[in-house]
Formats: sequence, structure tokens, C-alpha cells
Amino acid sequence: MAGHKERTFIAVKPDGVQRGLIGSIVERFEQKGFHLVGMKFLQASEELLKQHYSELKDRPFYPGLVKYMSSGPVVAMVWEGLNVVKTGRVMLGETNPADSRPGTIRGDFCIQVGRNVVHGSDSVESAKREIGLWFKPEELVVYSSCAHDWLYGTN
Ligand code: D4T
Repeated sequence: MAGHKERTFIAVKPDGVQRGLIGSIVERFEQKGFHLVGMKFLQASEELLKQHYSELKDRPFYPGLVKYMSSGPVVAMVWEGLNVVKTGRVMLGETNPADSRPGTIRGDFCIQVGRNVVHGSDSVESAKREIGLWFKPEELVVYSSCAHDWLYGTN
């Protein structure tokens, strides 16, 4: 049962917001059956993004990445469910949209690695760190879903 409570951090990036893709991206996670526990619309500070992408700070694209990610509003979300970190990454596709299969978000909605419309945590540990950076504990909502038993076969 504890596996059903795994969480990941998903964000619609500024290009996804500007291109009107918020609904399409949220819809995929909803339709899959994952459980939304946090969501907010904000323009993130460079300081927050530098922390978020701290592991990439020595990469040549890092300054441009922080600038792009802070250039407009994003939708920050926390989704919960069995294997949501791994499955979320599969749903996103590869970092480079050119390597992403049709049917994935990046495979269907974008072209260029520097404008790949969505972020998803790459491990359970990263998810915990990112959720802690973007959300206060009281911004995460605990509630039960009427679909839970039908999704997991516990009825
Ligand atoms: P995010 O973190 O945005 O979900 O992307 P990934 O986890 O799939 O990939 P990443 O951390 O390696 O890269 C973070 C972010 O940097 C952009 N990027 C990446 C870029 O602009 N140029 C590049 O060459 C790479 C590798 C895209 C995603």
C-alpha cells in the first residue's frame, strides 16, 4: 500500500504555459490515474531555479536554462501513485524531444531540448528534494480519491 503514496514533482515549463499546453499535460496525468496532491501557478525566482538545477551548475547550458525557466510562469505540481516517478518520466519522454517517442509529452508537443515543455523528477530522492523546494508541507492536500480502489484493484 505504501507504494501508492510515492510522489513526484512535475512542472509545466514557461514554453508549455505560453503554448497553451497546461491542460493537455495535466490531462495525461489525470487520465493515467495519478492523484494530484499539489498544484500552483507561479513565476519562479532565479534563486529557486538555481537550487532546483544545482546538479547541473557546471553544464554549459545551465545559465540559459535558469534564465528560460525564470522567464515566465510555470505550473508546479505534485502527483502521487504507484511508481509515479518512473512512470512519470516515461510519460514525459526523453530529455531531447528528438529522441522521444510519439505518445509521450515531449514526443508529441515539442522539438528542441532547450524548450522541452515539462519537467519531471528523475528519482524518488530527487522528487523529495524538489517537492521540498517548491512546496510548503501545508500546500500538499491529503484526500482520498473515489477512483483509488478501481485503479489498484483493492475493492
Ligand atoms: P528536466 O530536469 O527539465 O526534467 O530535464 P531532464 O531531467 O529530462 O534532463 P536534465 O536534468 O539532464 O536537463 C535539465 C534541462 O536542461 C535542458 N537541457 C538539457 C538543455 O537545454 N540542453 C542540454 O544539452 C541538456 C542535456 C533540458 C532539460
